[in-house]
Amino acid sequence: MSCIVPNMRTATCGDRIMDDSLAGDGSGDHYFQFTAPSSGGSLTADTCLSHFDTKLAIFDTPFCPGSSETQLAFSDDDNGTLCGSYSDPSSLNSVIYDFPMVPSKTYMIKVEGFGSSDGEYDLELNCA
Ligand SMILES: [Ca+2]
Repeated sequence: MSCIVPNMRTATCGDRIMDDSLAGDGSGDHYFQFTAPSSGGSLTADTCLSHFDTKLAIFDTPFCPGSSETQLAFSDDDNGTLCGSYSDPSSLNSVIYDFPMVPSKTYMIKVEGFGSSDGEYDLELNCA
């Protein structure tokens, strides 16, 4: 299966990605193709330092937005649980904590704004 994923880049463990101009649900989403390390482990993805209300999701691959989506993990508002005082705006940013990775498997990570929210996001991908 092949399809076009808009605004897609690749990302890996340890990356911090800052970008902007995200529109809300269904448009302007940014996608990151992420391949797990050969040793597997777990991934914590967060947008704690973003300056607007974000949402974050991890999908299985193959992935086609709108037609073939299998969501494996999702976060909308962390509510200060893991972002703590780093969250800006407080409580509205997103954390997927300790997502278990299949070794060498490719996932798709999506960052978007809640509703019509947009702005500058700050995505961090930390593996353990
Ligand atoms: Ca949110």
